Amino acid sequence: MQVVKYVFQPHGDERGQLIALEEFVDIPFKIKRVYYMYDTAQGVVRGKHAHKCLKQILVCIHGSCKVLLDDGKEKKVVLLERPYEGVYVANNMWREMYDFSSDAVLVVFASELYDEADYIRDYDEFLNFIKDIDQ
Ligand code: T46
Repeated sequence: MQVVKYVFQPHGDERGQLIALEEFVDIPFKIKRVYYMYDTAQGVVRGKHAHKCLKQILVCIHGSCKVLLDDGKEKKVVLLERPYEGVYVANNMWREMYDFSSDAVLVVFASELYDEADYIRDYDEFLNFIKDIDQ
């Protein structure tokens, strides 16, 4: 499994840093939704699901967290700890976010609007779903 990490180019000057993210330039899809999570309680594991269609880029703009990516065959863990780094989470990919620092702010750029029907929340169902696609 290939993990696609993005390193965004800051527009830095003596005042500090600024990062601009544009759809189809920095983010490889049309951005239909942006959401973020913060004040995440210690020890919490978020996610634990896959998406049938949704593609996303996760950026921990403050603090740090880990993202587990699982394509059903292989698992990889990505540490997000820089505001200029992002990780691409494709559809048909199980994801879990954990080890949030108390100051973590995780921003997500999403290719689709919120749709509960796009979620696969059961791991066995996920494995069956991707098995059907592979055939
Ligand atoms: C994902 C990972 C990375 C909404 O009403 N609209 C939204 O756009 C989202 C994302 C969530 N919600 C509601 C649904 C739940 O009542 O917010 C609540 C928490 O959502 P959820 O438990 O799905 O959050 P996570 O952190 O487990 O997962 C989220 C995204 O839902 C998911 O698509 O890939 O972050």
